[in-house]
Amino acid sequence: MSKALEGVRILDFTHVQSGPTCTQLLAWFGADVIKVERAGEGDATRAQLRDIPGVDSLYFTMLNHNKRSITLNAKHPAGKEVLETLIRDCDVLVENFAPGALDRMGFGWERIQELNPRMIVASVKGFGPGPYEHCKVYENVAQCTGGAASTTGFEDGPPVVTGAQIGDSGSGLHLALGIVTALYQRQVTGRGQRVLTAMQDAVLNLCRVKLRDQQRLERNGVMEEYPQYPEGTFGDAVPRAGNASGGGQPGWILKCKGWEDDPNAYIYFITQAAVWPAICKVIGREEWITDPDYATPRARLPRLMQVFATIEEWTREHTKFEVMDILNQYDIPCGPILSMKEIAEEPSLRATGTIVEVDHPERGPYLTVGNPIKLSDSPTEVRRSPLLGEHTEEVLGQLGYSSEQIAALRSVHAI
Ligand code: CAO
Repeated sequence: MSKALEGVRILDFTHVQSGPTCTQLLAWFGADVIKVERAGEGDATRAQLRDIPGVDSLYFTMLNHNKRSITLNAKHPAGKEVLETLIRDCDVLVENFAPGALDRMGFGWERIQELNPRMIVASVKGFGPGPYEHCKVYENVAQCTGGAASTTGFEDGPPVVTGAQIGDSGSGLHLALGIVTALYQRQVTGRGQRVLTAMQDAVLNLCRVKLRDQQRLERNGVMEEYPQYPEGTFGDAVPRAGNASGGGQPGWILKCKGWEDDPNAYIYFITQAAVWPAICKVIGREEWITDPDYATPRARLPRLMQVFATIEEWTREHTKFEVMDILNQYDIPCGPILSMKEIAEEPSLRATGTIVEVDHPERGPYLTVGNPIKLSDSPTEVRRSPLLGEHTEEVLGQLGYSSEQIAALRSVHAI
């Protein structure tokens, strides 16, 4: 076996971002992912945010590597027959249609079970069962309903969504784990099962620490590591915490040399308790090592913002990379704010395959994010995304359709 999921065949009914993220990961691990799209249009993202007229967008290409594409009209009787053949042949069906769309197509869970009792049916939906289960959902709706937006941003500003696609790509990651787990259980039970990831649940899972804080707030009325402490006031819900650390080691974003002109000349600085003496020495405040107002984490809590302001007087004298180099000599945790340009050009990320250059027949070379999960026995080779319907003949041929049958399906617009 050269790839971890070799031999697993995925019927990929996903579109936009959440579902495609999941099936791309499975393809990178070696599954045969057959993406089913409507003839003529395909996944809507092929045409969204295009940077080159008439060419599949980066939005699409960067979410659909290593897949095969077939066109199929799942609402045409002849197309439904092809779909039935595919369902019998595949191990997993992954979909992220609006709620009820698969049932309206005539392929609800019971029907799929009749066709293939071993099939795993994996879905992303916006919400789980409950009052909102019928709603269509996009990324930022999930960020807002999963607790991310109300806890992101600064106290005196509105809720803020994050650039990290925790609703879409976050749900795709959760779903991929569910699918692999269901495949593992099938080895024992011989049965398929349904796998559901609700985007609200996925975001909330990633906001777990904020539900922790909600309960701490309800018990104690304050949270001492939040910037609202000690002068500000706390309400009855977890407030936005600016750039405060979500953990037990206080941190903040500090200006570095050049911040006046460069929007990313900043560093995240963590005042980890274990290296407090080293921090004091580096910033020239050795007296803080023994000063009872600063010597312990508890003593520092009421004056954290003043501590960070003092550290910033030092960071402003150095570039973010100089600060990183100096602090790491003393094991002081920190992270420069890297722009996308800096990340794209970072040689070490190219060397590990985290940033990959891919060639595409219509757009030429482009950069993408490779597989962030590295398996030593199942290395990932990132192959370009398929053109719309590029593999229709190939896949139908493998399913036993003759070229005459394929031509007949094409003539009635079933594929
Ligand atoms: N053949 C025939 N019909 C097809 C087809 C095919 N190959 N592929 C899709 N369709 C049909 C569907 O059956 C559906 O038809 P009905 O409305 O008659 O049931 C129709 O195309 C539209 O599907 P949709 O409702 O899923 O698409 P939309 O663009 O209206 O909504 C989205 C998009 C993302 C809001 C919705 O799919 C959704 O809420 N998905 C679940 C949550 C999710 O994954 N959101 C994240 C998306 S990434 O930001």
